[in-house]
Amino acid sequence: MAGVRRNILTDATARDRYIEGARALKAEHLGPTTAQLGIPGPARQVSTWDLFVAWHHTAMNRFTPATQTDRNAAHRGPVFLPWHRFMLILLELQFQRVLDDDSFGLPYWDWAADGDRSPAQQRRSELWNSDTMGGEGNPVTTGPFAFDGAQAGSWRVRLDVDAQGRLRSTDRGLRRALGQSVADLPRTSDLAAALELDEYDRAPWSTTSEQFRNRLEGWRPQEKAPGLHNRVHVWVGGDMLPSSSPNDPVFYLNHCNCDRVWAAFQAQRSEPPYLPTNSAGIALQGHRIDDRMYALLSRPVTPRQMLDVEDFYTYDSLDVA
Ligand SMILES: [Cu+2]
Repeated sequence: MAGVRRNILTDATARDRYIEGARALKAEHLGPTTAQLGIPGPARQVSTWDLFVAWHHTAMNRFTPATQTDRNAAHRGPVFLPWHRFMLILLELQFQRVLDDDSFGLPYWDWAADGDRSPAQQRRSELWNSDTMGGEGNPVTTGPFAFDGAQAGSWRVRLDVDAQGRLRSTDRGLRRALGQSVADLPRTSDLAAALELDEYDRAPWSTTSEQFRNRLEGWRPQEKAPGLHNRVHVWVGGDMLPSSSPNDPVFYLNHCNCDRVWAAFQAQRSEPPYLPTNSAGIALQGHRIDDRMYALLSRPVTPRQMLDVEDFYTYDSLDVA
């Protein structure tokens, strides 16, 4: 049964199930050890939740072929949206398994609705209440992902990156600094402008492209950067900044909303559904429609396989702007 993805601020059941599932996946250790993932230090088992942290970090540090620009295997190029769609589907399947509910859908955070309010109100959004994501701090001390070192139930960050950007073992609380690096979230008018663009992506297929993917990722327009997706990461701050950003459960709420925006774009502009095609040069390897995307926890899929995913999930609303 396909899951339905709902707004976390208007659906208490989706909210509570997301929290319950996240905590269960964080507590589950079935997979490889840190040593098997190439992480230095004493070997220890990595939780299911943290495997996704490692996968995201690895993808972000993978550049193939070496000749291409700053595109990596999951960002700064066309594959940004289908790669994260693939990641969310795999995570959603894990939630369905631990919750024993194959109708579970990841919730989304409609951040532009908060972005239309004043900066002070944005920081007081219900999202940061103790019954939802909890607040900010170093570490976060309220809500379901709070840290209290002595408590067994504390949410612990176990993988993060060092000053050189390498994945390492750690044991600490989650960090957030709401509105510190940028004062405000994206607005619905920013989303509406992105949805008016004609094409999915365009040459040079990078952070300088002037079409939908790059606008939603948040590199353009330059005067508004960081925009949309990037701006949400920067606004939340703390653990949402580096390549280990899936440490914060807010990561998936942001990406689920980005995916919803893409679904809305797809619904209004169907042809061509994705660019570039297979005739693009080797420098676009990993980003062309039938290239295999970088996988770590499963067999790889292609962007084309991520274009029609209604068998996996639907959104309660595509009314995004
Ligand atoms: Cu990412």
